[in-house]
Amino acid sequence: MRRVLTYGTFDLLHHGHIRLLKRAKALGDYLVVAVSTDEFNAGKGKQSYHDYALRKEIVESIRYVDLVIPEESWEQKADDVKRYAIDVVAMGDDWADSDRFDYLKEYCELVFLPRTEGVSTTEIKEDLGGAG
Ligand code: C2G
Repeated sequence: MRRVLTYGTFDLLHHGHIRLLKRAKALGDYLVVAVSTDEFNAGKGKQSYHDYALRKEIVESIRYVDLVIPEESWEQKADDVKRYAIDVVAMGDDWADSDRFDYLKEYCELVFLPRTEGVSTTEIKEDLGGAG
């Protein structure tokens, strides 16, 4: 049993999110998704359209996802890896040039997954901005 963990806000779900989760699940047998809480996002200056409870409900209902946990801080990753017996942490490759998560290699594998080009929650919001 290989257990995979990934992180994200997953607001206004789109196919980029779904493909990321499908790729993450394909790295193992059990996928844990840490969904950013509203408080954690506020600390980053980000505000989601759907609150944490709704984003959790939505992500939980995806067939690739086995468990949703809250992402409440930058520092929790090593604890999450130990607590959920994680073998692989998968991040979107927007982080691939950063050494920010290198310390995790002490506890598990670290994999960067390709992002889907041409779609993001921000773009969708901008595209719809003038609609209606
Ligand atoms: N994603 C993707 N393709 C897109 C948009 C998003 O593969 N076109 C991926 C992101 O790389 C991330 C996950 O979907 O792994 C969730 O996206 P966000 O909610 O935007 O994640 P974020 O709040 O930025 O969380 O890589 C880590 C994330 O970037 C951190």
